Amino acid sequence: MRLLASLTSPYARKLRVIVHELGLPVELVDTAPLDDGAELLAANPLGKVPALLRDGLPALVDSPVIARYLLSLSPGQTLLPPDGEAHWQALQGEAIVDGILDAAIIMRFNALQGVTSGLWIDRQRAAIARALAVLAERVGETVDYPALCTVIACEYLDLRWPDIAWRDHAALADLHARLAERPSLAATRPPV
Ligand SMILES: N[C@@H](CCC(=O)N[C@@H](CS)C(=O)NCC(=O)O)C(=O)O
Repeated sequence: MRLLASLTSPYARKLRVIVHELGLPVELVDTAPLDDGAELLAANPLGKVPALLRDGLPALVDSPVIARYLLSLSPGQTLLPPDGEAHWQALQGEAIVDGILDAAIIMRFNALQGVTSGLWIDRQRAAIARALAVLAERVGETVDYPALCTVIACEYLDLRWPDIAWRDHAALADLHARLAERPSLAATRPPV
């Protein structure tokens, strides 16, 4: 399998962490989405990374979908509870993380066009602030997929929006201190 992804994409990093944790045979193909390369557009009409190319099967796109697929390849995995309310709560954790990433990326593309304030930017910042508070409440002892996603979101904020003070939430700061040097996170950290 080949994963089309940029090294800075936090959505792709969620998948690269799964690949590392589970030892899956997935090759990373460094792909800048804004280049609109033919291989990416053939895999994903939306022109976004990540996209997973599978031998003899259609490509998969959208990180939650790809994550489910990768986890399904390792039936004994313990990153995501297989069923029950714990399963839905784990997916909810991922969705809240993805919402933070979506808001941070909206802000980034606006900033690249010179738009750094206004109602829409305020909404993104407010959503991130509320979502960080919720993630802080959800931190537990278990090292699972939502916990890893949470660390990825916090580090993406450090990369793009270092003024967003997620460390003010002691639970997030503690989680990060506990997990930051985990091999799957250390191996997938974006280059600076
Ligand atoms: N919902 C998608 C979001 C993917 C996404 O927005 N990727 C960004 C890079 S981090 C991208 O490719 N942006 C290019 C574009 O929007 O054209 C997922 O979870 O995979």
